Amino acid sequence: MPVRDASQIRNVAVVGHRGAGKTSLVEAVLFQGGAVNRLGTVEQGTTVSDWDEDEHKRQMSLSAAVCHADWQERKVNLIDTPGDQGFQADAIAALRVVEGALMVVNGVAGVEVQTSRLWERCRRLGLARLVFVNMLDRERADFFTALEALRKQLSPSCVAVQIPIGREHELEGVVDLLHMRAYLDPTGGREGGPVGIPDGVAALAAEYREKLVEAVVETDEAVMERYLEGEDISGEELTAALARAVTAGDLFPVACGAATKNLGSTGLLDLLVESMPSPLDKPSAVEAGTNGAAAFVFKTVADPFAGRINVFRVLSGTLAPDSNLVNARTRGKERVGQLLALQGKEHHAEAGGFAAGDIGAVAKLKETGTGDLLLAEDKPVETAPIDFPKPVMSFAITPKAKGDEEKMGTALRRLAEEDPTLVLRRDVQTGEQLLAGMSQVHVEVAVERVKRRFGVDVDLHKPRVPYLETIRKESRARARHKKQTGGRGQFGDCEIVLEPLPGHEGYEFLDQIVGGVIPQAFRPAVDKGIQEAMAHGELAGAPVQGVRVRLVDGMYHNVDSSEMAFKIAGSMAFKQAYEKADPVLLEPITALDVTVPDETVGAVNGDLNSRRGRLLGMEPGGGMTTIRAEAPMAEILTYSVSLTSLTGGRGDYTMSFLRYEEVPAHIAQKLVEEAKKAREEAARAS
Ligand SMILES: Nc1nc2c(ncn2[C@@H]2O[C@H](COP(=O)(O)OP(=O)(O)OP(=O)(O)O)[C@@H](O)[C@H]2O)c(=O)[nH]1
Ligand SMILES: [Mg+2]
Repeated sequence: MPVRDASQIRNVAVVGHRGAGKTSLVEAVLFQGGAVNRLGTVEQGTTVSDWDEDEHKRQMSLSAAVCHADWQERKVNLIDTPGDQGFQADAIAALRVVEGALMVVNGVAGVEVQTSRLWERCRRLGLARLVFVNMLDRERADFFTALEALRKQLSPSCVAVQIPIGREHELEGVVDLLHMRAYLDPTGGREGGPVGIPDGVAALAAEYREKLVEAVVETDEAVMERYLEGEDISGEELTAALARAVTAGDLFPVACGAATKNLGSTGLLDLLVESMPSPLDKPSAVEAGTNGAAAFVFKTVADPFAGRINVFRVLSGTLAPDSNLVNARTRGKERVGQLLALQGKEHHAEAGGFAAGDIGAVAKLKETGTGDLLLAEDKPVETAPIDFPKPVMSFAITPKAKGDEEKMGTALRRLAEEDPTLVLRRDVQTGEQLLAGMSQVHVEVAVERVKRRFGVDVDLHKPRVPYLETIRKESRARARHKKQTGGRGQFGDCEIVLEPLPGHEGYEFLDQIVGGVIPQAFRPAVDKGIQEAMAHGELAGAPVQGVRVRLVDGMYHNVDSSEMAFKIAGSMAFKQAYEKADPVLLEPITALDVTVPDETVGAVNGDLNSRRGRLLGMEPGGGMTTIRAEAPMAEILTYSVSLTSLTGGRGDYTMSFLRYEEVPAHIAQKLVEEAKKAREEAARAS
């Protein structure tokens, strides 16, 4: 493909709720656009964008796939993203590098949880948006009901640019209201050229054409005036005005069809190139102030053949093959050889390179990863980081075979480099490796990859709740560390007061020593000793926070005092004072959005109640109710299993961290006992 000028490029992230048909729709568009020769299916694992083995196994997208099609002399870059909440990192990254989003909606279910969430994200990013109501061939699918839901729940500026001909298994085609022509069901073959609008839908088409024209002219005063004077608005004028309105975010065209039949792909391709903004029409979501070439890496893929691939969007200049770049974060030099155009897992060398606005990839960089900026010259450039969500679930993870610890660590670190929502850390209390992710499935997929790609078999243990400890009242203690053994002894003595900090948060150390009873040089050692003691609270070994320490008194010895002695004294004083300060366990509380079929609301609420959940509100709509609640993280670690059984698999939920709260006494007691047992066992083992 020749190097594309930015005006010829359309960058579109394909987003939507899990299973809405994004991957199937991208496949249809690539097939119709001639980028591939057959229409692959998700079931057979033959689509361009779901190419990973794990995706085949689970029949869902797990990571973003970059593809492109040529249509009307334009290059349409499509980023197919996963709908599943656990794999949102890639959807979030993709939305940062495009001008527009294609929101795919399930024609049976209508607006779902992720539909609304992603819509809101697109709105905040100021992205142009198209909607495709998919699966209209399915039983109970209805375009007009879905359209109403879109207008009510997303925006009243959603306007139909296509309507279906027939419905459910009698779906016959779609009418393109912009050009007033029709496409008939190609049932999986290539869609043929347009045909005239069949008589049966002529009246309906006229009605919706009228609505479309009215919506478009309303966004353009000049066109509006002529329209009101009864002048004819030409198709070209209408299309141009629609494109301006879409770019400005004033209108959201709604197209429709059935991806797996390849029905609706021509109209959609036309719409993508005719109404979506090019990189020139919108200030890009990622800004840069450099004259030389600059590219923003939004994804790192471990390619089975080419090794590590960085996928980038060119921000400015033309990125040419065989060039030297600088990583803006590390300041390290990166040597670029070939530049690659991606079609799912396939890639081919792009000899002309990539112009500003285009999306491409490069293999074998040394130290570049997601979120990095590559520059032709070493000039400082500011880019906001991609705002990835924080992981909400931690599992302890151990290798099945003894001695594989290091291999496992390396493998997990590699995965975490690819996916910023996978976080690896070591538990300070137990020394265990913890792997945190967005959902159970998210972490399980990581484990499968560790096995397949790196040959390390690992065990995933029960998810961990990150408890904390804090104090509820003021207390005072004095401790002395004194040892006299042969030569120089050890001496440190200090008195401290503990006070609870508001909100159970933070740590403060106030030096209130008067008269030099502890010399200046030793006071930080007291602080250090206290902080070390706070890393493992005496209740359950959890970190302590929300404490102010006042160092009020002490003593020292001219010869025997040392930093070490004061550190130990500080730690001893803290432990004594802590016991008297009414310590308590804190647990993380999460916000839950649970969407379930109306008839299961009672059962789901009852279940939430038994999990110490607090109901905050309910929003019914379209047969599904969204329940907003708060619940302790400890109670919902395995919630997905219950929700699936309570709702016959139709329920869905998302959760995010909210705040810490005191653990109720009867539960805390159990936790403290368990922690004690674990410590005793650990002591016996070592
Ligand atoms: N009948 C019918 N089935 C469809 C249509 N589009 C997709 N499907 C099926 O719906 C299921 C989900 O389709 P996908 O394309 O994987 O959906 P997705 O939005 O990519 O899913 P995630 O990537 O997991 O979010 C698959 O079994 C598809 O074959 C359609 O238009 N009609
Ligand atoms: Mg998919």
